[in-house]
Amino acid sequence: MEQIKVIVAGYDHYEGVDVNPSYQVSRALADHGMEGMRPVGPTEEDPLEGVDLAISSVTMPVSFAKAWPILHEAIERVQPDIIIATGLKRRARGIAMERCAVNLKEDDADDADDRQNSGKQEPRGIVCETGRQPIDPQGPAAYWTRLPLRAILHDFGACGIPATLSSDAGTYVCNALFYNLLAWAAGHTDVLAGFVSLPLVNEGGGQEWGLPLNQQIQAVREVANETIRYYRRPSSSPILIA
Ligand code: PCA
Repeated sequence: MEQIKVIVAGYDHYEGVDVNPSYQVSRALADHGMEGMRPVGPTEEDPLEGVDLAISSVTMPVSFAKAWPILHEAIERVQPDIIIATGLKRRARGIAMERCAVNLKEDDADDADDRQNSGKQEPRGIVCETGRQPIDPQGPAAYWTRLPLRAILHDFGACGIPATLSSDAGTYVCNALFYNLLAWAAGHTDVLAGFVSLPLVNEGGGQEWGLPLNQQIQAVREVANETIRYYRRPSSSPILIA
């Protein structure tokens, strides 16, 4: 049996949000694996056939300084083939598949560390337009993901999961983590890595935006499934960047 190791990463407490879906989704995949998956991909072939699949979750703080070192430590320990990082994008209406991470961060954005140091309770995550600086002054302007985005969006369509492509993971902790992850992946071309932005959890109550948690879990299972398919049979069709 071919062993495939997947890391699904998410964040713990995010100021001003009751349920961070990225935490719940990463835990659900590690605890229940691909439970309930039916093949919906471009062929009838089940990408999980003959695979000994191990999914681990990693929980990161919403901290510029700590999120990447924690994920990096897990990567060194687990030696995964696939890394799917997730985070909450409050303004997203559905799942947003991130194509690229940009070399920019807010230099005055409060994160969990600032709040711990100052005792401040203000919700953050909305950042001002000024005061941006590069994440890596020597690094390229952006890195592209190698997740098979077109195939993933096809599966979302088949499952009725509302989703878009995004070229903007923001300039807060998620984008910085994604940039560091893709910089690492650029030197490890045998590993596929990407970022999925999740909307707020909305179980059908009054709130206008968001998706039920179960649908978000299903979406990240589809991402894993299609990425495993691509990992096992890299295709030259234009499925990487839609
Ligand atoms: N979203 C934040 C950081 C943690 C999270 O879930 C962001 O968009 O950067």
